[in-house]
Amino acid sequence: MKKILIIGAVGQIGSELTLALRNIYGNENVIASTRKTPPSDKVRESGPFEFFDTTNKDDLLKVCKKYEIDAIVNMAAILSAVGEKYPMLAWDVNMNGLINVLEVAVELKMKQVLIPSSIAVFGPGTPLDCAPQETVLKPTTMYGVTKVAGELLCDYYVQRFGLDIRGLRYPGIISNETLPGGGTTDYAVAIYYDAVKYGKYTCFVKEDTKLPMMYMPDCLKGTIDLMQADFSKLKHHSDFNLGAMSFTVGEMADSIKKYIPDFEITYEPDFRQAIADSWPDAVDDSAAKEEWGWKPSYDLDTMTQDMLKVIGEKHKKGLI
Ligand code: VAH
Repeated sequence: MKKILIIGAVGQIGSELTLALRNIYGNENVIASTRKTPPSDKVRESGPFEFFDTTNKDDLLKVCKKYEIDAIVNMAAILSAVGEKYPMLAWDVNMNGLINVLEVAVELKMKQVLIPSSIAVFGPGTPLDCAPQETVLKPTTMYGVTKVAGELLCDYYVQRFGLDIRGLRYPGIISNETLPGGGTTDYAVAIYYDAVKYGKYTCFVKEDTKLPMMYMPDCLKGTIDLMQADFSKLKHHSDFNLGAMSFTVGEMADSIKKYIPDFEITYEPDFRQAIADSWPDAVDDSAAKEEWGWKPSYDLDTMTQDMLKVIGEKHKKGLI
C-alpha cells in the first residue's frame, strides 16, 4: 500500500486512524476525506484532505485517480441510533457508499480495502453471553442490516474479483479525541466527559446493560495489525470478531468513583435500550487471535485512568 484514502476521516475512529496511518505511511500518503464536516486541526494540518460524498461514485473515482490511491479505508457510516431515525439514509450511505468503494477498488486494481463491521450484526438467535465468530446474524437495526449485507458483499468481492478486503466487527469504542456521533454505545464516552465536567451523568441505558467495549488505542492497534497482516493466511476477511473487555454501566461508574469519589449516576433508558439489549455481552475473537495475532492491552481501570487524565487536562484548559 502506497497511497491510502480514508473516507470518514472526521469521525470518532477515522480521525484518529488518519493520524496513526500518517505516522506509519507518511503524511502525504494518507489522504483524509469526508462529505462536508470540517476536519480537526490535527487532521487538516497534517496531510491532504478532500471533501466528497461516497454515494457519488464519479467523485470517489476522481479523488482516487488524482492521488493514485491503491488502498481505501471506508469509515463512513450512519450508526445504530441515527440509523433508526433515518433508515433509508443509513442504507444509502452504508450500502451505496460501500458498493462504490468496492467497484472503484476493482476498477483501479487496488491492493487493499478495509471495511469496518460491528457487533451490531448480532441480534436475536445469537448467543448473547458470548457471540461466536460463526453464528446467527439477525440484527434488529438498519445499521446492523447494512453491516451484515456489507460483510456478505465484501466476501463476494473477495471470491468473485479477488479483491483484498479486510474488516472487523468493532465493539463500542471509547476515546477522548473526537466525540462519537449517533451510536448506541456513545454513553460509554459521555459518562467520562460528564463525570469530569459536572460530577454526574444521566445514562440512556440501564445500570446492568453489559456490552463489549474497547479503548481507542486498542482499536487503532487492531485495525492496523489487520491491515498489515498476510492476506494469504486469513481464513476470514470482512467479519472478524474483535474483543477487548465487557462491562456494565454500573461497573463503569464504580471505576470512575475510584478517581472521582463523589461521582453520581442516574438512569433514564430510551429507545437505545432495546438496541443495546439485542447485542451480546461479549464476543469470541479467537479467529482474530489465531489468524493475525490480535491482543488487546487495556482493561476498564487502565482505560478509566487514562480517559479521566486526558479529559481532565482538556477541561482545565477550557477546551471542553
Ligand atoms: C454504535 N458505536 O453504537 C456504534 C457501534 C458497537 C456499536 O457500531 O452504533
